[in-house]
Amino acid sequence: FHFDLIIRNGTVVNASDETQCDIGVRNGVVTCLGKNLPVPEGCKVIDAEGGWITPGGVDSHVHIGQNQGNAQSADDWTTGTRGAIAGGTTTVVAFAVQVRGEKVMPAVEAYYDLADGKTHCDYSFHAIISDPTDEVVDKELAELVKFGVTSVKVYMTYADMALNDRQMLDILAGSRRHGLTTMVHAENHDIIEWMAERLLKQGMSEPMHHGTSRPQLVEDEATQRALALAEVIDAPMLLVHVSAKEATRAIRKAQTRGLPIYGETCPHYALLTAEKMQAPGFLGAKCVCSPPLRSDPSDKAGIWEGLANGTFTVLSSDHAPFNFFDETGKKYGLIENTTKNPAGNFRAIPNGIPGINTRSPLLWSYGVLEGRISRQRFVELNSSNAAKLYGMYPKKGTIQPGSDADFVIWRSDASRKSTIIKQENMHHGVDYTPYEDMEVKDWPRLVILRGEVVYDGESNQIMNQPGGGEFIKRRLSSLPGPRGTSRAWINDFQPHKI
Ligand code: DUC
Ligand code: ZN
Ligand code: ZN
Ligand code: ZN
Repeated sequence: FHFDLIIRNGTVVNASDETQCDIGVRNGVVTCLGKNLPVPEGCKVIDAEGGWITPGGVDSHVHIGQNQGNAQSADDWTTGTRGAIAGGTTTVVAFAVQVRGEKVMPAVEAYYDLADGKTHCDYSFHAIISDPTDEVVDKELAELVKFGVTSVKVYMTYADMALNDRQMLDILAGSRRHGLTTMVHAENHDIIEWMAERLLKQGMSEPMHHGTSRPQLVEDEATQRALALAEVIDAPMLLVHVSAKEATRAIRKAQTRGLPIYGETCPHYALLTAEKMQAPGFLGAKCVCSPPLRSDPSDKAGIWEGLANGTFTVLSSDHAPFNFFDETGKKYGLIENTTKNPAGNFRAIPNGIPGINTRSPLLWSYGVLEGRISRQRFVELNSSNAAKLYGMYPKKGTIQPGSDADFVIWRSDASRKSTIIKQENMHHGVDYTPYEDMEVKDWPRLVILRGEVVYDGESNQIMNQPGGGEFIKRRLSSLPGPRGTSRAWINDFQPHKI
């Protein structure tokens, strides 16, 4: 019982169940769950005050230090991860981008160098593959796995990144061979380009027409096509940032048939609508993201249904921080005004909205505390499933002996403290939050990373220094792979049999 930290008087909430017990921690790792653990001399004791203790949040889709065209990321690794811990996230997985014509591994190393020694929480990367050459598919995917990067993201839209169907098959086959998970941004590139050109010609260039150019059908078609491609290869695929009910249902259908298909959505699709893009003047640019926010209330209902019924594997923030009051951020859409319209040009607005600082409190409040999902489901969506899918479980994503001592302590139902979300209280580096003035019914009271209190919610203070976070070398997914196979499927792909 050589604990150096004991958390008492709380209820430990895991994805499987919850228990009133103490947590014994030594050297940043949980060593014991039990009643009335003996307190050795010099051991620190934290009183959970009857609250709920959930595993530290895992935000498995964030963009940090990643520029988009001419737009500069408003978060570096220090500010981005500061925002993470202030919202109960203790692990983030961000992106490293392969530039077309270049290799993948040097890109991963360059992004790693941006983060190394500068983070407030633990971190890892997915590699974005924009150029799946034979070299990438045959060699670099294996090198990625060796480095601890066991997932890739591919895009079906954006001129500089979009893959065609054949390239998608190449990546899926390679990922299957090497055991990676493929994340897909599913939107039909040609429809978007065709629509956007016509909108601009007619002078419809305001931020809201970002949404007009990307109707649901754009996401729906690409999602179904991606699912078909995944089925051809029978390879695990996660559809990222699903925004609406049709794509949710397509994923559900594939899952019901037993395909290794996973889904991700984000708080903004569950809580915000397209009206946000119609804010006066150019303000709507703050809520330009892709896929866009949807206007039909049934879409939000469909997203909550998918969150509750298990269609969505993970809830990520898709934190994509571009300042509003900054010519290298959202305002670039005003400056780069090809149509000379004072409302700007939606095509030049960087896509993406901030969310790293608010993801878990929004899900806890609007999900659990408003009765839409159970606490167990919260833990799955917020931590456990991402840890499993991305090869970090049970180090991350659960509270059990051997796990990292990453916890969020919430207040008990009787002592909840509601908070109005305000930019001035955010710790991220970006200059606005799309959730300004929204109320949440509670906020993390304490956030603990590997046994260290890193955020104090009573005073809204960050308690650790940059460099407190560690790189996580990830293993392969522990969620199901191709049907009717075990791990032996890796290296055993026989394309002539399909
Ligand atoms: N895709 C993302 O994953 N994030 C931000 C914008 C986008 O298109
Ligand atoms: Zn190989
Ligand atoms: Zn995307
Ligand atoms: Zn993203």
